[in-house]
Amino acid sequence: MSKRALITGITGQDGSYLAELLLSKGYQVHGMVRRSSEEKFERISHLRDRLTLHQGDLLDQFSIASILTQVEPDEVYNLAAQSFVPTSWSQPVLTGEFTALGVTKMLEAIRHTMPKTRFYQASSSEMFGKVREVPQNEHTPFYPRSPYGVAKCYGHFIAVNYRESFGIFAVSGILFNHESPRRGLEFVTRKVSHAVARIKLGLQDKLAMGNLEAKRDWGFAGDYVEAIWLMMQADTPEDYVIATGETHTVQDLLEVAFARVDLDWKKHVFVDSSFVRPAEVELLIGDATKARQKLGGGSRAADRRRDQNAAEAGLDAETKIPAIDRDDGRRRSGAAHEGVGLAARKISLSRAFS
Ligand code: NDP
Ligand code: GDR
Repeated sequence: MSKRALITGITGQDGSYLAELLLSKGYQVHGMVRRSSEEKFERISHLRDRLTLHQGDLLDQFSIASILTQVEPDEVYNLAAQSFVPTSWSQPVLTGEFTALGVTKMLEAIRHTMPKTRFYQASSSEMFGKVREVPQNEHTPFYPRSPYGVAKCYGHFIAVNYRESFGIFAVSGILFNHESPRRGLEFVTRKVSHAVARIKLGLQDKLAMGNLEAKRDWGFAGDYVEAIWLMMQADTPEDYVIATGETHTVQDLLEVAFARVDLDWKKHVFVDSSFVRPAEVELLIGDATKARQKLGGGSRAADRRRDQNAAEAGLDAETKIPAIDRDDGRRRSGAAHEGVGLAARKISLSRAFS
């Protein structure tokens, strides 16, 4: 019989890639989605007839328990969160409720209804914050620098605690930044790729940015969901860092993205203090040795070649400059700015596994 998985946050970047991966492995895939006045299921629209969606919310314990008893999942992937770091300063309480307490609500529902269900918690390199060592691994102490990072530390430790207290198969993936053409437009890679395409098309001239010196270890979301799945198949529940082991500044990203369309970033970019954060995570670079050794790499080399080919294909499309989202900011043909997005992705060609 096929396995059943429940994904919270299925409408997000990672949720959509994970749903694809699990469907390709023959899973029955269920997703928890929030009710809104207008459905925003763009990232999963191509999968819609193969998914079962259930209305629920991380804030609503009963909706979670009811979905669990309906679905009886073998695996729960808890990806839902308020995931944008700047918003965590303007809405710290809500961020804590979703991103921290929401995890306890999920775990309590599992403990009382489906204690054998495996549970994945989407932890984050933001927990390392003001880093205590370089590179960061599973033993590096946390020092979060935003309400989001603090909330993720709570989510991480409550997952560890339910594993140790109640024997729940709870794993926590400490994932470093991972990007894709499906990334939300407010995150730095998509913000840059989107603006570069618009500047190239003459639709805008300037790009306001925050801290250009911050360093990130950027990987590709499609690879990282595979690591998530592998963690959930292990014999014992453990925590893993997933990262490329390379770090680049935001300025590197600007240079690469503008250069791909023969533009000089210095002519278009200016620093706007409103995008500078109250406290910054200056340097992230992950050490994924444990994941490489314990989870294995499988077909990563082939995947890397495939991804590079895809990146080149995207770039070709971008140089032809098809119509992009001129009116409503949504991806439609999208090829132009997705191409630049893929260019940005290419600054980090090494993968979580080699
Ligand atoms: P996104 O912001 O793209 O997606 C977040 C998802 O959470 C959306 O589906 C959103 O639904 C859902 N959600 C938010 N609040 C609630 C709620 N109260 N109830 C139910 N669903 C809710 O994030 P990513 O896909 O990029 O990230 C997935 C997870 O991984 C997040 O937990 C993030 O913090 C974590 N993470 C991400 C990393 C990255 O680089 N991408 C790195 C490390 C960790 P809706 O569509 O309705 O808004
Ligand atoms: P991050 O991602 O905060 O690392 O969190 P983001 O892309 O927002 O920022 C990365 C770095 O770029 C700097 N930066 C800017 N960022 C944005 N968004 N907009 C700007 O104009 C800008 N200028 C400079 C930021 O200061 C930062 O240093 C992401 C999210 O997916 C989290 O949910 C996840 O946990 C972490 O990655 C790992």
